[in-house]
Amino acid sequence: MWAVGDRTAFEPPPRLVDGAILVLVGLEVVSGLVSLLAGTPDWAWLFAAHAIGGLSLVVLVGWKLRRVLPGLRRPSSRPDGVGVSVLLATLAIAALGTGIAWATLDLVRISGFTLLTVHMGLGLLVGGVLVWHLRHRFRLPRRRDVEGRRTMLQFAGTVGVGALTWRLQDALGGLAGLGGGPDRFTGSERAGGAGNEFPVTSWVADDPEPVDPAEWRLAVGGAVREPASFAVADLTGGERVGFETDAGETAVLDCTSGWYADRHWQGVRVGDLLERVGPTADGRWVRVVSVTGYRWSFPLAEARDFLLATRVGGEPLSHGHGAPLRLVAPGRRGFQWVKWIDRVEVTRHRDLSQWLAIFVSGFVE
Ligand SMILES: Nc1nc2c(c(=O)[nH]1)N[C@H]1C(S)=C(S)[C@@H](COP(=O)(O)O)O[C@H]1N2
Ligand SMILES: [Mo]
Repeated sequence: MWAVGDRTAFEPPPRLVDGAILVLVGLEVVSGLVSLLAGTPDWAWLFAAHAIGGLSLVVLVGWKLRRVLPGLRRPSSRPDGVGVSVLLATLAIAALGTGIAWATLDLVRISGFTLLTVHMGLGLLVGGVLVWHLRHRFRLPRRRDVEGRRTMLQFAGTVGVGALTWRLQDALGGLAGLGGGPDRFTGSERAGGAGNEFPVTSWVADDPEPVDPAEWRLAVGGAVREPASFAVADLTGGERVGFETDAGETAVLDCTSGWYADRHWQGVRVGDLLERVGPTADGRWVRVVSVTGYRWSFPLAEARDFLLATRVGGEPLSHGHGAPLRLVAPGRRGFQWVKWIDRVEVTRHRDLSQWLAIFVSGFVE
């Protein structure tokens, strides 16, 4: 009564399972990538959807493996491209496993990389290998595979199991004494103690020599009336240069590799600095550039509220954390909090070269 052929009543026809896996993997890759840019709680739904999608994939991939694994044991029935299929299955299990482990365990690192970073790498590989697999194995679902209301219920049930598991996951992790899940809606876990004690992280390769404060100057220019440059003393020594130098606020630095640090930051408000140089009417963006070439750009109105920090948690910023000056961009993800800043420029457009610069800075001069 509960079985349809060799399937249970809960299980959609094979071609629909395959089609759903394809669609969900696509959605997981896209939602995972977009989440790297999501830093405010109004994006919490995206992280939830990514988790529920992943847990639904566990069910779908389980059905698929139950269907195809017996065939793999019979050499005569091994079809074309079976190597790719096996690779894909292995990567998919690893991607789902690391995702679930990340959401259940404490901050785990594997040779320096967080489990979350490993999960991202595996997820991207799954996306790529899946496209390759489709070249051998793609079959469109047929009209007769779609059994109307029944199919709808089967898929609703699958996503329902995913959603329920997601809700229970924290509780289950806690019960099993596994340390519980992430502390923040982004999936990040609290890291470090006070002041400068939190992980020093580069997006890819930045690892400059300590900046010599005697030589260093901050250049502020671009679409401004009066370009100016400032020494460390100008940015730390009271108000004699015409702006407050110990403006402060508490903000969360949330790295996409899966940790965050909640700190009080002090320094110069970007808006105060811009007031000194006078952006021209066509200036719409602010580009913040590191001595390494690493950079990010922000809409002018948003950037005015950012801080160019010289201190963290009451301590002078350490070299690793970007001394003498690092950006504090509340609501933005960690990779946009540029360290070792030596240029702030007002521009007319968003700086698209930033997408290249953050990957290659540190490799090229
Ligand atoms: N110049 C520069 N700034 C950078 C980075 C970098 O690689 N180069 N890494 C970013 C990333 S990915 C994060 S999470 C934060 C980490 O800051 P921290 O090292 O002080 O923890 O700095 C950001 N600022
Ligand atoms: Mo990061």
